[in-house]
Amino acid sequence: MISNKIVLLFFVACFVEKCSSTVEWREIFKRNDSNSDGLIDAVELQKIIFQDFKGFITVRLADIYISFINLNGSNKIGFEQFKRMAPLFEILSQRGNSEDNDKVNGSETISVENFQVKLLQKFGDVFKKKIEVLELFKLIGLNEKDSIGSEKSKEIVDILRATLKLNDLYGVFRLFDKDKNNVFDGEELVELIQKVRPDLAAVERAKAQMKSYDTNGNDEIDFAEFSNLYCSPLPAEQTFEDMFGKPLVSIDELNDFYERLLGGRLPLNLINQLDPLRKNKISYQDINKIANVF
Ligand SMILES: [Ca+2]
Ligand SMILES: [Ca+2]
Ligand SMILES: [Ca+2]
Repeated sequence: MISNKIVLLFFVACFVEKCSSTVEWREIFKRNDSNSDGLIDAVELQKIIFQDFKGFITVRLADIYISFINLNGSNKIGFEQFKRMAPLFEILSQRGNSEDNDKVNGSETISVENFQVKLLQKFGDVFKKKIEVLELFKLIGLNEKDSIGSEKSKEIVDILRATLKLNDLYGVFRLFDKDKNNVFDGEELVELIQKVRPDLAAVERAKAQMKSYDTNGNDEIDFAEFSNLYCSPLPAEQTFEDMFGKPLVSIDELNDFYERLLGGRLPLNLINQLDPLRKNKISYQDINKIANVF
């Protein structure tokens, strides 16, 4: 859903802090390399994400992300490349604070079968097929005949929000990788930053910082390095204010921003969600909220 990506672009513009962690990578890698071939495949990766990082991706997505980290055509990943996936794991572990959470099933219990249908509707960007939802249920230990309470279903929705965020980030990455070679060169990155923040200072800062984000020093930003930009979402609100010079913006101003970045005008349904009472004063929080609602 392209409209949700708008909020990610604020994060990208921030060049926020890198992820940091003290994870025992070697131990996790060895424990999950179940066929001991020294490589992690998509199925093994899905298990790692679920067990060690409390997140979820489908095997199909695991395959895609591996190919975007490897860049050598292989669908299995060695230890050094695996460690580089840390920012992705971090995003998948993140839980938003969703006080006004969506009402997946209120306080009622729901059959797994019905829940599956709802998840398929709400997370259509994550699940391409019904069978992919079953991958998640299998990891959790649910089968189609079970029913689940509201707490469990909320937990699952929270997990999937993080999955969707990473997927949206991947969508942004794909969108601005103009030549589709699965990496950003300096030119593509500057072009993206220029669109988000046309002021010269931001572009200069982006150029200067590109080097520090290019962790393997090959003068390109791959998906793992790009995901680093998003690991610490806090400064995005400040970026929003810097960009517009104020904390509240009008629909027209937002429209200009949207047009510059993605072309076209803000979809009407997005405007309705952002500004249901037509106050014409949109805050960063308003945008963030709709990015979290499905
Ligand atoms: Ca293996
Ligand atoms: Ca490229
Ligand atoms: Ca690089």
